Amino acid sequence: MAASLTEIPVATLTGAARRAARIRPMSDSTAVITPAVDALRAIGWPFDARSPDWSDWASLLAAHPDARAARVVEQHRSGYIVAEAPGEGYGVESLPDWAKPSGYRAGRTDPTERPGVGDWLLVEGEGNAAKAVALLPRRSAIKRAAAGEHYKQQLIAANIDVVFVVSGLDGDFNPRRIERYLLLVHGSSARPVIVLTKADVADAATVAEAREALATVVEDGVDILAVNARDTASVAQLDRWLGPGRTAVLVGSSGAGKSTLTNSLLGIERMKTASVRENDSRGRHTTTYRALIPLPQGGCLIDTPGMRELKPTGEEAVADTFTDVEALTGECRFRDCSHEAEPGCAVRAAILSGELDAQRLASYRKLADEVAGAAGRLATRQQQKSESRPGSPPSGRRPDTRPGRR
Ligand SMILES: Nc1nc2c(ncn2[C@@H]2O[C@H](COP(=O)(O)OP(=O)(O)OP(=O)(O)O)[C@@H](O)[C@H]2O)c(=O)[nH]1
Ligand SMILES: [Mg+2]
Ligand SMILES: [Zn+2]
Repeated sequence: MAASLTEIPVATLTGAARRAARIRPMSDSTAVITPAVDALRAIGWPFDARSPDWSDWASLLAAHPDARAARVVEQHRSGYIVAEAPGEGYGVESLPDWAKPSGYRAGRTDPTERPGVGDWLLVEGEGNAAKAVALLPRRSAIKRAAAGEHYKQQLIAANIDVVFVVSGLDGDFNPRRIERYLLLVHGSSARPVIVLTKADVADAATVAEAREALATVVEDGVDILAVNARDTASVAQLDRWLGPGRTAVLVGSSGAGKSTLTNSLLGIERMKTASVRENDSRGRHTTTYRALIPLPQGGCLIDTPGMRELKPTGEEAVADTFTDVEALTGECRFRDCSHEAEPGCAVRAAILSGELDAQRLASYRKLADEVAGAAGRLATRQQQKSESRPGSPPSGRRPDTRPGRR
């Protein structure tokens, strides 16, 4: 049974927040506990008391009457830090399944079914006794396939509204890599925005060339911003995606300026940054963990470590992000045209006429192959998982963190 509107905010309260709470009756006789919801909202709580689309969350809250909601703000090897208000992070004991080695073997939780930064958990108990009892369903998630021999997915961030794809206008700039990011964002239910950093050190021609190179890569309606990430006034261009209740994640290679952007948006040097190598603009993998940071703009920002490799999970729809190539494919004389030597090939004609960039076609093919390969490995894993049976007894694990550390 779903909780009523009156029950819901109560269940999200604890400790000081519960004591500070005031019940404010509303005209239709529902009640909202203002301060606590405000605190949760400052860390991205997406609902107000009348949101129509949260019945799955409400029923989980009703199933755990002693629990309250908290958001995963940091993820370390040793465990999770959650928060119920800005600046009030504490460690929680994981559900036993989340602490087990990841994989698809008997009884193990899929790596992307355990919490990541941005997820909302239900938590019971205070201080050292605080433990997670449930993961609230995700509204969106961005994932990739993890590096390594075996197929594994990795959650990059959960419950996000916007993905800022960050790229430096230096040696880091690579439209093919941005294309790859856009493919992963497409499946996430979040909106992509491309942020080109280091505009202050690039000349006007470089900025114009980058925009032109991206014109064929991005779908209509995707914004492309050029910023000086070190400059507060310049990064204010991102504010329109960072209002109250919103969560954005920064993705991009090391040295692109993700943490520099974070600090400028925040107004303080919260994240460590480091200069890039001069010869090839590569970063030094300065950020080593994902962190969700409430911003003065009202929304939240997730800073992430630079990604070396961006492999598709197999769930992406290449056709949806390569609509230009797909449209041409539909005009080829043969339905199964390989665009190699067949007569009446619209794709080759478009390349000859300059309408389609040969590199764009090459990326399309490469990504389509990769997605198909990953989809095959994913299907095999899921098959193996469904054939195996649940195994070993649970064992809890607690991260080594002091309450109220952040
Ligand atoms: N001039 C200028 N320098 C920038 C800009 N953005 C980033 N930088 C510099 O680029 C270097 C790398 O920036 P970081 O913010 O550490 O990069 P990152 O993306 O967080 O890198 P990782 O944490 O390693 O993934 C730092 O020296 C920044 O000062 C910019 O817009 N203009
Ligand atoms: Mg960083
Ligand atoms: Zn063709």
